[in-house]
Amino acid sequence: MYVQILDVWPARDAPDRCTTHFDAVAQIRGEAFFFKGKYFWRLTREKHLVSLRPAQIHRFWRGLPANLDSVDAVYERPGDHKIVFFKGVKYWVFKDNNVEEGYPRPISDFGLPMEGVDAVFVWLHNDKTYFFKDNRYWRYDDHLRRMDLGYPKDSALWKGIPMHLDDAMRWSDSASYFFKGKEYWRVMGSDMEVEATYPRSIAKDWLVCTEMQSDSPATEANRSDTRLRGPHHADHAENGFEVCSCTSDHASPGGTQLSLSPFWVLAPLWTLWMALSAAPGPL
Ligand SMILES: [Ca+2]
Repeated sequence: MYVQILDVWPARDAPDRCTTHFDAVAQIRGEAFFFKGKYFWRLTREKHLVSLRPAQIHRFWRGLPANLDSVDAVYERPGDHKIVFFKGVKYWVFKDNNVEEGYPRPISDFGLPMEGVDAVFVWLHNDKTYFFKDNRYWRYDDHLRRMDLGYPKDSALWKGIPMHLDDAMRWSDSASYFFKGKEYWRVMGSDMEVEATYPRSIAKDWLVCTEMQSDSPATEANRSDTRLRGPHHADHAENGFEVCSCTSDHASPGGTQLSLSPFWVLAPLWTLWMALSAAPGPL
């Protein structure tokens, strides 16, 4: 019990999802993952935030170095649906939550220069994998496992998308999303030009934030207007206690249901344990 309490307690270095920019963003198994430092937030297919508190990357994906302090880019590989993590000049391939043998390997396997990558996503339009670094991009064929000829190209060919991206991902609306700083841009279908109404706020549109919002536990406890929805089933074995396997099959239309996560169940126990620890002994 003691270990479980420590696991659900929010770490002091956990970033504020409402004010941070993200190291990487990826669509994995149809869900959205926002990575920052050692943590990530997860949104369901219906774009509902699973937990206000971030989960730890190395607890969810087993096999990454324990001292890995951030990731550069992540994507789900078309074809075999394995998950690929990039950090610096290395990459790791995961089958579900476990790293494959033989990793990390150098990103030169992809035909990329040993400079690292800013962003990677799979374009639904052609099922090709796009890598971005600074003001260049590459197109990779994951089915043939080789870089297409004629790359890199100037990222300005994607009209309206900024250079030095944080990351990009495709989404279930057939659009591609590009993230940088606190903003994101949407490109529909096979277009290579952002829509006119972008950029928009990542925090507001994806991370369930308002302008006055804080991430403090007190604020979360008092909030009643969260958009967290659906039955939340704690799945300790899967994710190290932070993320529940939410579905929105029975989502409340008003979106006023506050999740009963393991944190809120165990936080009083933690408080009790602290009080007992601090109290003088019976003698
Ligand atoms: Ca990045």
